[in-house]
Amino acid sequence: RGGGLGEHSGSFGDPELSRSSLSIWPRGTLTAVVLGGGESDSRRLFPLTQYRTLPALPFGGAYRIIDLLMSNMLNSGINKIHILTAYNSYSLNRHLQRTYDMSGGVPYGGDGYIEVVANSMSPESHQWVTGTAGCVRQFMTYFDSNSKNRFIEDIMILPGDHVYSADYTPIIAYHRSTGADLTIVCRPVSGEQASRLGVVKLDGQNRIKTFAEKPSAAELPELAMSDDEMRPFMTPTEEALRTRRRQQTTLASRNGSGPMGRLSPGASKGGARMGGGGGGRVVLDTMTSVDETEMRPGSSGYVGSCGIYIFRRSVLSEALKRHFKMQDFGRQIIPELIREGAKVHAYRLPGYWADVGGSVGDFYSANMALLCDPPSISFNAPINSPFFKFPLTIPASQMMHSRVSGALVSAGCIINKSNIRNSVIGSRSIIGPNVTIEDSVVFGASHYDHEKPLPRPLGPTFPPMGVGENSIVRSAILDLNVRVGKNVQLLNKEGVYESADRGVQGMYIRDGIIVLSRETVVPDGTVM
Ligand code: ADQ
Repeated sequence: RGGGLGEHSGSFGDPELSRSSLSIWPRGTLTAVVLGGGESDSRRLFPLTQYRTLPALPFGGAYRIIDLLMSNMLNSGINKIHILTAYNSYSLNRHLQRTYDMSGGVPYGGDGYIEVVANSMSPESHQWVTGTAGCVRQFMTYFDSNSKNRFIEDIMILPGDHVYSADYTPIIAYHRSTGADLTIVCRPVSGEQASRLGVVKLDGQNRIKTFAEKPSAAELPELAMSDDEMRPFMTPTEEALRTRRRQQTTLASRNGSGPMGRLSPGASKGGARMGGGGGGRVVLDTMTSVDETEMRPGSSGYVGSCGIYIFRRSVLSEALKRHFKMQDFGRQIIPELIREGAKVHAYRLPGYWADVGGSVGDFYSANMALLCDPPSISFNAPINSPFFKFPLTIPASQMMHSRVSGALVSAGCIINKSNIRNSVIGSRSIIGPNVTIEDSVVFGASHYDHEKPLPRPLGPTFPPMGVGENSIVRSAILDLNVRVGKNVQLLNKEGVYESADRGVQGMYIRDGIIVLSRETVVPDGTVM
């Protein structure tokens, strides 16, 4: 208990802790509510979410998705954290309990805590599964009834299925300085991306005049913003880039060539929503990189919501009571508040951001984006704003006679006489000899074979954990504890886009990516 945080807990009493100044806002007057995963995300990311909710998915070799969010919050000085869970939450609860100090108190500045709040029925809410607003309504009942929460002025709502690294203090400071009832974190997006998000229209002071959730093609033109309207929302670097790209595209269309950029398998088939992988990103400066499609001239005149909200507490509480039948923020509560005249502002989130809750392709692309140069997210953060993770007590990885390039390799792996390229390799992965893994995400293992009794003897139909001799794996996601035998080829030779049951139980193809669900056994000699 408290292991992961305990490792760093000394820094929580350190006034230099945050990436930014904690004095911008009085610590303890804002609480964060993380949407820990509903049923729809889990359906979209099947089979990866068969046994766990999306925020509990391994990410970047050493983390769970929730760790990025937890790190953002803790490093921004947010010390009152609630995680609302609704679906398949066992693994998430277990990870939080083993990684963060759930007893609260000293590590969180004395008055802080982390609490997991399960969706539940109550006298005010007789529904079991609810939408984003519905689950916050249930939470408010619990929250308002506790006197320790009386100093909370604002409630920050954060989806648990996003990957990005951000300092929230300037957002909180902006929200308070504008006196907004609600601040929505937003980004400039292309038309294609806009149709998958909440889209806003702004006035010249970044106040939101219109909000439309996942607008149809017919609704989009109404929401487009001209260059002049967009200007207050763009950084100077972005504006310069937009102008440059416009000139390049004009030239390219004159010469008959299209915009450049290699996309990852997921993205190329429409799987990726944002972020993208491979070479599609443009580097603006050392701190800011964005998806190239985001900046493509002619397609970037929209502002999309990241689904991150800071509500003035009283506004949220009253809106949820007043509109007691409304279950969703994007479709119902937010448009209604704007119609009622509430002061709703947009805050521009800089840097990389990806919602991985749309498809397996989104999740895959976000992993691939970590392998770009520079990476979408650099985990080499300053020591006083670390990325928290479960503290593993396993040794450094052994790589013998192997070629490893463009890869993230976690601890405790044994890679023998093998070739790993452009891949994320999770802890305790046993690979080799003579294995090739390319463009893939390998979650690794929760234990080594020798640590637990095997359910049956090892052999050609029940190989050891990891990837066995002479096997090739390309564009695949291998969930935890999979067993890939000898002479296996996982290549999707027929170029299938979507399929279940590829001759092996637990083997799927989603968005053109081979997915082996947890504990899948691939016998020796399997070719796909
Ligand atoms: P979506 O991501 O499509 O759009 P949705 O999937 O409904 O919204 O929910 C957002 C998050 O809340 C997800 O992580 C989901 O799992 C979680 N969630 C839903 N119901 C829950 C429940 N009962 N308990 C716990 N968690 C729950 C939203 C916004 C858009 C915005 C995009 C940005 O509606 O306006 O543009 O996010 O990605």
